[in-house]
Amino acid sequence: MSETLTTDRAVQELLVIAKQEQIETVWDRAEAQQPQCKFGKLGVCCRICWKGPCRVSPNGKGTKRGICGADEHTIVARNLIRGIAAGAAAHSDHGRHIALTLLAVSEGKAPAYQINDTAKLERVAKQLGIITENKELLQLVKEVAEITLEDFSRQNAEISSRWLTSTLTKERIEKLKALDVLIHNIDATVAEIMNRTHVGCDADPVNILLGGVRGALADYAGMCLSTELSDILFGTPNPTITSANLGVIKEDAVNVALHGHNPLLSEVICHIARTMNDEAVRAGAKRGFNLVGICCTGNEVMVRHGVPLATNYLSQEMPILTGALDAMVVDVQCIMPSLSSVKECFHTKLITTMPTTKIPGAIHVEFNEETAFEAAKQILNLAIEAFQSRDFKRINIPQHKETAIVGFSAEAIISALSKLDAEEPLKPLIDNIINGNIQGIALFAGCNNTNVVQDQNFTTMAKRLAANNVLLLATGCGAGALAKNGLMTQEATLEYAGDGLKAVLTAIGEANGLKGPLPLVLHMGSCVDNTRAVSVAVAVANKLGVDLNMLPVVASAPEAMSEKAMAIGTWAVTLGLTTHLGTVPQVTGSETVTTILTDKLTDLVGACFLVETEAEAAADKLLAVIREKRKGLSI
Ligand code: BF8
Ligand code: SF4
Repeated sequence: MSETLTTDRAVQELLVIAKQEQIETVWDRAEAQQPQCKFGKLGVCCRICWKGPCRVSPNGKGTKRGICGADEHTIVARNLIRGIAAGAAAHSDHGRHIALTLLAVSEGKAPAYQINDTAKLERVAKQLGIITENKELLQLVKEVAEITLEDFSRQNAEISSRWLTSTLTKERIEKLKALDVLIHNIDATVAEIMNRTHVGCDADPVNILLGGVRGALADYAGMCLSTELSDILFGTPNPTITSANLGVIKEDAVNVALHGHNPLLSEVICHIARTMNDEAVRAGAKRGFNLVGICCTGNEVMVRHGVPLATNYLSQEMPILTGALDAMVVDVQCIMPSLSSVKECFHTKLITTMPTTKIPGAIHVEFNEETAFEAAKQILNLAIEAFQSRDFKRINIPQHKETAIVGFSAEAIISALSKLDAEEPLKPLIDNIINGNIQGIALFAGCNNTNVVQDQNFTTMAKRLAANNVLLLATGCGAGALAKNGLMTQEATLEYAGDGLKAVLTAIGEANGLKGPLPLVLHMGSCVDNTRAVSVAVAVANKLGVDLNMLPVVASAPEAMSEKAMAIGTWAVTLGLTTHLGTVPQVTGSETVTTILTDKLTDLVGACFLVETEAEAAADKLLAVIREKRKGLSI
C-alpha cells in the first residue's frame, strides 16, 4: 500500500509503524482532503477581497465573472503571480539575512562568523563593480554587503539590480530590458505584485504575467546573492562523500536534525557540536552528536560539511518516527506544522529558531547573528536532555542509506574540468557537448508533492536522461530524492549513464584521482543554489558566444509544489531554459494564461514551460527539446 505513496523504502517501513501507532502523516491528511476543490485546482477561485470568495467557471457553463467583474484569465494570472511574489519574498529574505550578517561581520558584530572564501569574495566584489585593489578584507566585505543591500533599497528605477545584471549573458540582459522586466529593487518588485493584484488594479492577464516575470527575476537575484554570499561566509562547496536516507540516524548518538533553509544557524551548530561532543558522550551517547539534514538546510550543510541527509520534504515527519531523533531544529520554509503533533508521540524536541517561524507546541530558541553561539549551545543541550529521556525500546531506524558524493558548486565543476585542460577548463565540457558524448544538461530541482509517488518522477526521469547521455545536475528536494536513491554514486554512473556520458564522467573522475567516474547526478546544493547551474550555463554560453536559450540545457521540477518552485520555474524559463513541471500548476482554468506559459513565452524569451505528469514521456519531451537546441547550434 505504501508503495503507492512513496518509493522510499525507509519511509515505507516507517509508514507501517505510523499506521500501527495511529500517528497521522502527510499522506493520511492528503487522503482526508480528497476530493480536492476543482476550482482551486484550476486557479479560478479568488479570495482577494471580502466580497468573495468568487469562483468562475472556465468552461462557459457557469458564472463567467467574479463580483467585481474579474474573469478567469485575470483571476488565474493574479493568483499565479501572488505565488511568485511569495517565492521571491522567501528566497530574497533569506538572502537579505545573509547580506546583513556579512555586514555585521565587517563591523565586528557577528563573532560566530568569519570569511571563509576570500578568493570568492574578491571575485564577487569585482563582478559587482567594486574596486578591490589595496583594500582591507573587512572593507571589501562591507562594500560587498552594502552594494548587495542596495538591491533591496534602490529607488532609482533607471539602475537595474546588480545581482541580476552582473550574472547573466549580455544578450539576455538586452532581451529582458527590451521586455521592460529588469528590476531595480527586489522588495519593490514584490510589493509591486501585491499592489497590481489588489482588487481593481491590473486586469490584463498578459500585463499581470509580465509582472510575474519581474517577480521571478527578483527571486533569481535573491537566490543568487544568497548562494554567493553564503559561499563567502561558509566556504564554496567541494566534492565530499557522505550518505543519505533515514539509516543515517544512529541509535548510540544524540541525533539532531537540521531542517529548513537558511544556513546561518546550522553552520554554527555544526561548529559547536564538535566542541560539545564530549558532553553528549558523557550523557551516554557513545558516538556523541550525530547531525543529520532535512530539506534545504540539510542540503546546505551536506554540500559544505558532508552532513548526511536524513530525508527530503515529504517525509520530514519520518525522522521523528524512528524514535531516535532527539531534536529537530528548524529555521524557515517548508517546515510542516504537523511536526509538532508527531513529536508529541515521542521524546523528540522540536525547536523553532526564527521570529517569523514559530509552531505551537515547539520550544522557541530565538536566534540572531550576535548570539549565535549561545543559541547553538542551548539547542544542543536541549538535544542531550531529550536523549536522556529517550525510550530505547521504541527505536525503529530503517536500515536504508546510500552513499552520496555531493558538493558540486560551479567552481568545483570548473576545477574538476581544469584537470583535463588547465588553460581552458570549459573546453572539455564544450567539446564533449559538441561531439555529442554529452547531448545536453538537465537541472533537477524542486519539491516533493503528495500528488506524485514520492521521488518516483525524479528517479525515473534521471535514469532515462542519463541513458541518453544527458549530464544531470540537482538541487533541493530533487537532489535529496536522487541521493536517497543511490544516484549520486560512481556505481550509478557505471550502471545508468549512456556510453558517451560515462566516458566523459570517467575521464573527469580519473583526472581528479577518483579511480572511476564522477557520480551520475551532480548535487549542487539547496534550492537557492539553482543559480549555481545558471553560472555554469552562462559560462558555457559566453564561451560559445550564444544566449542561454540556444543551449541544450533544460530544467525539471517533476514533483513541484511550493510558491518558491513557481518563482524558480518562472525565472528559469525567463532566462531561456525550457522547464518541465511534473505536477500541473493551478492555472489551467485560463486558456490564455496556460497558452502563454506553455507556448507564447517562447516568442518572448526563447523558452516555455513543458507540463507532463508521466515521467518517461517527460524525459522524452526534454530529450526532444535538447535535440532541437543542438540542431539550432548545428551540432
Ligand atoms: O527550497 S525543494 S520542498 S525544501 S521548496 Fe521546499 Fe521544495 Fe524542498 Fe528547499 Ni525548494
Ligand atoms: Fe471576487 Fe473580484 Fe473580490 Fe476576487 S477581487 S474576490 S473576483 S470580487
